Amino acid sequence: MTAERRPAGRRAPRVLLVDPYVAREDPMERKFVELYPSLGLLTLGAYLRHAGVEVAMVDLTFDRDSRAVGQAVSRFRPDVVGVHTKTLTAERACEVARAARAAGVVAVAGGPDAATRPQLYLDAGFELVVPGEGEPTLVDVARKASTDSPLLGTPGTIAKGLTGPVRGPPRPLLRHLDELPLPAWDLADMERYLTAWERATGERRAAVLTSRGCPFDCSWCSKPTFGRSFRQQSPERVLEELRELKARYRVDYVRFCDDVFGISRAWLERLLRGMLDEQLDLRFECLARVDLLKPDLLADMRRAGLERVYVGVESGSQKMLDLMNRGTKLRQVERTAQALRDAGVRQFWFLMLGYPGETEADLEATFQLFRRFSPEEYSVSIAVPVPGTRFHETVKDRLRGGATKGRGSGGRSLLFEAAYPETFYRWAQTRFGLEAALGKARGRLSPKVVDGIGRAADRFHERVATPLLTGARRRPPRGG
Ligand code: B12
Ligand code: SF4
Repeated sequence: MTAERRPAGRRAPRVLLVDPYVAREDPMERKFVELYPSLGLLTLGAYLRHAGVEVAMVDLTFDRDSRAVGQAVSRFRPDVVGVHTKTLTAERACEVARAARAAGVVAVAGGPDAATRPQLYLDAGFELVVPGEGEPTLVDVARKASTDSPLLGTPGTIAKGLTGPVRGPPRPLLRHLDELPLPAWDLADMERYLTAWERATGERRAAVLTSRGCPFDCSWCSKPTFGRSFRQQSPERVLEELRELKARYRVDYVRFCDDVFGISRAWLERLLRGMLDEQLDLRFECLARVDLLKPDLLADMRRAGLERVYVGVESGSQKMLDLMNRGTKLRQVERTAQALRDAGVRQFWFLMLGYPGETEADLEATFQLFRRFSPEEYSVSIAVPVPGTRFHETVKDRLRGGATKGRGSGGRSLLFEAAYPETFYRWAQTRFGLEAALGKARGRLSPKVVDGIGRAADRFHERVATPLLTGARRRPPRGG
């Protein structure tokens, strides 16, 4: 944490930002989660400073508990403790609020989970929830808190009123993202993150965000903060951030964290040209949609340093893609998977099982697609009905215990009554795992052996696993 004592008589408001995410408590951490300091908090920190607010941050990512928060509160004596929330960290966030309240400090929650379930946070002791973009609202709240002005009704906030939640008027979204200062990287222990990356991969990796929001409308996607709005920084502003990361932290690999990277082709072309012209010599990865990744564009991205693309393939069945309102076509998936392979770009596929309406045949189509393209990396999750999504609406009368933990399940548990029992989906996940292992074994083992194991696994799936796991308890799949 970075903080200094408040000089007597000084009236600048003070905000302590807290990321309550503790990596060792994340069930997904060892397998998939890559660690970067929260870009939301670093941007809030930079914006607050710019507005004359003093800022410190406690990031619990590498900690075991939240003791550091109490210590920071007594040292820094903030007017506001601002906590970032995710479903996974709800309990710890509420613990921080209780500690803040006990110390007489205003606790404010922001981030995706508080935006979706504000009442939970208000009941737990947060004075305010900021359900959307946080920058101007937190400046406003910090100024009011430092002068003991009333907080109720502050634009962009929700408070606990006497008879129910009180919403302040909505605050318009920032219009020009270029006006945001560079993230306040110094608030986090960047060196610790970078060294961890360097040890694991040989690269100093950092996260960069070039846009806010996503204009698409997949029915299971939770977008509580920015909704369907979409704003981008200019390519020039992104280049400035990349240059700074290189110069200050010797970063050589960047993860673009946008919901969807490169939604505008013209924008992406300008950025790639800039990266090449400036010889930034960075490698990068991003999350993209199969309908946007055109093969000719991919060649330019590769030249500019693209190493890996995360693609939401989700299903090998067009019917399922349509039910999910994905807006993608199977032929686009196939074309992109082939183009990525031809370009030598690693592909990480996201696949989803159990979405309402999915039959064994749909699931088999997904498996066959996976077998055909054998992506280097993948994640197969059981569909998670995140509160606030249309998917959650669809299944809300058949949620099972644990559903409120949402994404905390890591997509390994069935959180609603789906077409088949959880064991069937668990087996399907195992089957993908086996297929991936076989894919990797190709080239090392004789093709005859690999194909033999594959056929044996298929037989086991058809004759043993499927009848056993779906048979007696099978019921007609429920529609989406
Ligand atoms: C990039 C990203 C990642 C990156 C993290 C990069 C980073 N460190 O910043 C990686 C891949 C590492 C990651 C990991 C995880 N992620 Co993630 N991730 C995202 C993604 C795509 C963008 C986040 C982002 O940077 N947004 C941009 C910043 C500017 O916005 P922001 O963080 O929301 O902050 C703004 C507001 O929310 C608000 N705000 C935020 N905090 C606070 C606090 C206060 C006090 C105030 C006033 C305001 C405020 O103001 C900020 C600025 O306007 C989002 C989807 C999305 N679009 O939000 C998912 C998302 C946030 N991730 C999600 C999840 C579940 C995870 C994991 C838990 C996955 C897992 N383990 O299973 C981990 C947790 C890791 C962690 N450290 O917390 C979920 C959270 C859902 C939920 N309800 O909890 C999301 C919403 C995806 C989804 N649709 O399901 N993630
Ligand atoms: S899943 Fe991706 S493309 Fe679909 S709405 Fe969400 S962010 Fe946008």
